[in-house]
Amino acid sequence: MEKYGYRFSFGPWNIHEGADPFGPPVRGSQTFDDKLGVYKDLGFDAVQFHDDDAVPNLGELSPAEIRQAARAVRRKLDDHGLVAEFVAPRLWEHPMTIDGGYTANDPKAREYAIERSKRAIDIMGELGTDLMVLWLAREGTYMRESKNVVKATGYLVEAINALLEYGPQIRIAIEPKPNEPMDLAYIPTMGHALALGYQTSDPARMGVLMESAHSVLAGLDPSDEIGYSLAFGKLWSVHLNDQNGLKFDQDRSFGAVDLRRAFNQVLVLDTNEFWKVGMVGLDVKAIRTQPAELATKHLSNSLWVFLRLVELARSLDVEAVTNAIAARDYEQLDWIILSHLMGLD
Ligand code: XUL
Ligand code: MN
Repeated sequence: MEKYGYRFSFGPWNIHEGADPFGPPVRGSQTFDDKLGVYKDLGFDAVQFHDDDAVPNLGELSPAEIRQAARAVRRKLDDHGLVAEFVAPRLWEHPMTIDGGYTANDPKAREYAIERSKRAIDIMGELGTDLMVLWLAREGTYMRESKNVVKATGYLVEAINALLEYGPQIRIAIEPKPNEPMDLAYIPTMGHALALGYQTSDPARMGVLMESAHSVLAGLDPSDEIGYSLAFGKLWSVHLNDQNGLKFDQDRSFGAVDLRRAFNQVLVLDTNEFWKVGMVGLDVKAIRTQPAELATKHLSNSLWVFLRLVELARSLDVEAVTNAIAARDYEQLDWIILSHLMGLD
C-alpha cells in the first residue's frame, strides 16, 4: 500500500461496542490486546491513548505503579511494531470532573484534574511520546451563569502552565470542540485554542489538533481550520472524520458525508506537506447497525479515502485551476474540482 509518507493512527475507542445515550452496547467488547492486533492489518502505524486506555485502573495505583503498567503497554506496542502518537488525560468521566476539570468551581476538583494530567505525562514518558492532547470536554457550562468565564480562562492557562512545568519535554495540542458533552465549551474553535496557547508560559510547546466533525459543529469549514493553524506552524495532529450537519458528534467515516469537503482537507494538508509534521488520526466510529465482525470497515474505508484523495490532490490540473482563478471564472473552477472528483477529466 503506497502511503505517500503519511502515518495513520486511531484510538482504542474507535473500535466500539455501539452504545449511545439511548441504548446499550450492540456488539461484544474487544480487549485492548485484540485491538492492537488489527492496527497493522488495517494499514495503521500508531495508537492514540487516553491515560486510562493505557492504564485502565490508574485511580487505584500509585504513580510508580502507573509507570510500571505503562511500561508493559510499551512492550506490547513494540511487539506489534506500533508507536504511541499521544496521550490525552480523560477528565470527563470521574465524579471529581462532573462540573469540569481545570475550570471546575471546586478547587479540589481543579487540583484533581491537574494531578491526573501529571500522571498522563508520566504515561507519555513510558510510552515514548512527547505529545499530550487536551480535549477540554467539560471545560464549559451547562448553565452560563454557573462559572465566571474570565476566571475560568485564567484557570485553563494556570493548569496548562503547571503541566508544561511538570513535563519540560512535552508538547500540548488542544483539540477544540464547541459543544457536547457541555452545552457551551470555552474553547470551541482553532482560533480559541491557538490564542490560549500563546497566553501560556511556553507558547512554542503549544499547538492544536483539528477534528473535522468538531469544526462542522462549530459551523466552520474543516479545511480552513486546518489551514489557519498550519499558517502558524501549530497543527500537530488531526482527527479526520465526517459530520452530517449540526447534530450530535457523529464521527462518521472520513468523506462519507461530503467528499468535496474531505478533498479540501486533504488538499490543504498535502500541499503543506503535513506528513512531515504529524500523523493522520481517524477519529471515526462504526455506525450502530454494524455487527462486531464488520466493525473495523469505518477505519479502513477512512484510510483508503484519505489516500485516494491524496492521489486526486496531486493529480489536480494546477494550470487549469490557475487559469480559472486568473480569469475569475469560479464556475469553471467548480467544474474542474467536481469533474476531477467524479473521474471525468
Ligand atoms: C470527543 C473526541 C475525543 C477526543 C479524544 O469528541 O473527539 O475522542 O478525540 O479524547
Ligand atoms: Mn477527536
